[in-house]
Amino acid sequence: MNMITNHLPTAELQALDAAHHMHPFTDANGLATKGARIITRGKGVWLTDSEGNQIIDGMAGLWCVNIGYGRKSLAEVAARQMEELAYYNTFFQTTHVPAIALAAKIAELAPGDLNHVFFAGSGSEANDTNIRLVRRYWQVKGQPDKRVIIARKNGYHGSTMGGGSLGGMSPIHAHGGMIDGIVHVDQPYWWGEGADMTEDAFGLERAKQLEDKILELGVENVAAFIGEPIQGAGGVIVPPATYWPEIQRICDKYGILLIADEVITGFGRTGNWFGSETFGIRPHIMTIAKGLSSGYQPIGGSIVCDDVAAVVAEGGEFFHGYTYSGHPVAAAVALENLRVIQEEGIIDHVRNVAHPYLKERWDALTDHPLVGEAKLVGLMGSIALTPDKAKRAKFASESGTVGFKTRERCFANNLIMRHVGDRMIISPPLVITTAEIDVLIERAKKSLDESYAILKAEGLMVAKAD
Ligand code: PXG
Repeated sequence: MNMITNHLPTAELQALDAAHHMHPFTDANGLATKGARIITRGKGVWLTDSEGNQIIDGMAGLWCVNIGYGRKSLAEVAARQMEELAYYNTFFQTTHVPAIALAAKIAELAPGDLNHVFFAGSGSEANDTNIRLVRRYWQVKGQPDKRVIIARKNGYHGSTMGGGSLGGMSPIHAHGGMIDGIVHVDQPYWWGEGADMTEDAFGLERAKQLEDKILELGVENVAAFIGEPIQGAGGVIVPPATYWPEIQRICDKYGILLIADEVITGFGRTGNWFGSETFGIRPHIMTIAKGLSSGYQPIGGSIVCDDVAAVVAEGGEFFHGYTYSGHPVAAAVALENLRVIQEEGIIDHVRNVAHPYLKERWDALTDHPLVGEAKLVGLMGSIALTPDKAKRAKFASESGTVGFKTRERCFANNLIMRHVGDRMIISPPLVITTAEIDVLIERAKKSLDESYAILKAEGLMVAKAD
């Protein structure tokens, strides 16, 4: 067997990595100088690195390992499926049992009339599917000009050309451009952008931008709106309570399609199966990936409502699909993952145990001199670092300077807590226990204390001038 060993010394592995491996979203030269951290094992919420450190994974990998690492039953299902039928496609009027069973299971779990699944290999691919699906929908309905998709600044929908264009992150647009027919409105980020408005008024104001944009473009040109129930990669931005109901009202009023990107918020993260349930959103299409398989296999998809599926079917062949759409091993593993979530009552654990326990401790972090607001929905949380809480001030230093320094302290203390700009974010495996939450909070506090001392010493606790 060709086993990949963990036995080379760390420095040698790092040199090989730097020589041959191009990392996503990484400054290659910076990493080559420093050397990547090498993760070798995972169990539950714990990771081990090549130096033997025991790290608590406050991010569930990349927001995906919902059931925790090291689940034997998923490995067994994968092995069995590989022996039985390692691959077959779902093109040309063929199918297989894992894809059928997974589609049926997702349809059962998804709310309302979201009863159809188009499989992809990732969230980015699924969002590319969505762009083509919504444009095709309006074409078949005889309105081919309805092709513009409205999305949000600082939203994240992947990094393929389609996903990257839907996302509202200018550094991504700067590397390779954007596809046409996508426009962005402002995000519902009250802490950072709400100025003197109340949260509720600000939520309505930001939702109104969608209505204004539809009217500006002409409803006859608008296909859909896409948004994450909670922006994840943008910094765990939890919208004001008024935001989603108003977005829903506007989509209903103008009859445009609503796409909820549930790649992070799906499969228990917010304390329900889907974030749309938590926020009362009734989407026509949901994007899914990540927690669908808890990251054990790469798989994503679009959950599509009856009407959109029927109209697209009416149009005859839809010229779209991926070699690995509904891959049997990925589908079988995802199905086992959903069984584990359901039978172990993991979503009840989030709602009744982990969320309330963490919420009390997470909110208490606002007692720390560096921490402004704390947000936690289910097990998706963020804290805003600030030099002046009362003013919700930003730091004078370039955005991300303070966040990065704080993340470095977290890493040094064997806690994976990420930063987005000067917000710190967490999204731990949903199976985290109360004892493990204590460890997470203890390490977070220690890291904040150390970071605060460094910031004071370096003269960085300074607010940006208004
Ligand atoms: N939609 C959302 C809401 C996501 O969070 C994607 C789509 C794309 O999924 P794939 O499987 O193509 O990566 C994502 C992915 C980060 C980070 O830095 C977030 C994601 C991916 C990589 C990094 O927080 N989210």
